[in-house]
Amino acid sequence: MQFMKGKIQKIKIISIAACSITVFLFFLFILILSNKKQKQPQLNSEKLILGFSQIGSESAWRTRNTDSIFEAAAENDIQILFDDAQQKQENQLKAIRSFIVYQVDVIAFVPIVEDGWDNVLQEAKDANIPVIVVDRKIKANQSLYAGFIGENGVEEGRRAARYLLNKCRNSEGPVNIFEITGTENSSIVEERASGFREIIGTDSKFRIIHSENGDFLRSRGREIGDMLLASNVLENGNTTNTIYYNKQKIDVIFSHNDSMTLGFLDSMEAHKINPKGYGTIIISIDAEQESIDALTNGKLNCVVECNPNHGQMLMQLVKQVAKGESIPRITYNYETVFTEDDNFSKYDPRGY
Ligand code: GYE
Repeated sequence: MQFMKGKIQKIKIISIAACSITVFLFFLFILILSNKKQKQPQLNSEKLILGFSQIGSESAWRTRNTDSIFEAAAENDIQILFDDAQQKQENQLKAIRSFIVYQVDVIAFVPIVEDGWDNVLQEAKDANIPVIVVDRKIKANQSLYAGFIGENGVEEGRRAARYLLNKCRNSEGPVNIFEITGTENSSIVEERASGFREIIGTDSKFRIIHSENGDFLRSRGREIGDMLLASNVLENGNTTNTIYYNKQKIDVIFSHNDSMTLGFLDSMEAHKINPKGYGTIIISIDAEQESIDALTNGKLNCVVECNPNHGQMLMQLVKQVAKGESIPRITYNYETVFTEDDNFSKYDPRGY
């Protein structure tokens, strides 16, 4: 009898515990739900709503790009529904579909890669939501989007090569180039690579001996540097003054963005190699402040600007397409080149 009483007691305690846990979980769920509802930006449907899908925050350049869009939206009283795709295309597709469900007025996105956008753009078109492509280009039917705003990557590649042709005008050659590229299948890598090859192709002394993908990341730039410089340390610990790849002397490092270049410089520093006056010519693209500082400190030879400030121009285009007006197929940003021959005192702060 005593035994049964004990058993019933135990069952009572367990069921009370189970009930309270269920009640607790229920309230927790309500709390999360209400919090989630609160997170959805309370957008005022009177004002223009822009759905913006950004690829991530892989570089100082990218962060500035995002900031310039938020700043310009605030100045133009445009509300933003923002998504950071963490470098994944499937996240961008999901975000654009959520913008369609949300019935935003305009969609703008930075396509991490060139292909795979036709279906979702067709869905936006079917929902009568105009789309603007930002920063990188896509291979899709042009009727599926209103236009593009960003940089002319081909011209950036040409500028890097024109600097090199001038720098090596008196050298017999061969001039061996080691290229560090960014995200595979992205339009910007293909454009910079083709513009660069177009110009160096005018002189046979220039040879690209290898291209290594650094995914636009500083950490990858460092790894590539470590891979190359590891073979530079002689038995007695001294380092030679020349970098080799597969026993071929490297005369030029052409890096597709500053983050990878700065990662490479990190590696040189770690290998106690002072890039100043080092035999290898280093050319980079983006012109973030830390890279310009490296240039003025003699660690780099040339930095081609890629202007991340798309915000103001994008908001003007957003307003136009929201009114049903057409916009130019392509709108390019203004860009320049910084080299070791400049008067550095004339440089303004880069802001990124
Ligand atoms: O050069 C790099 C970023 O798409 C132009 O992406 C942009 C590039 C830029 O990761 O820093």
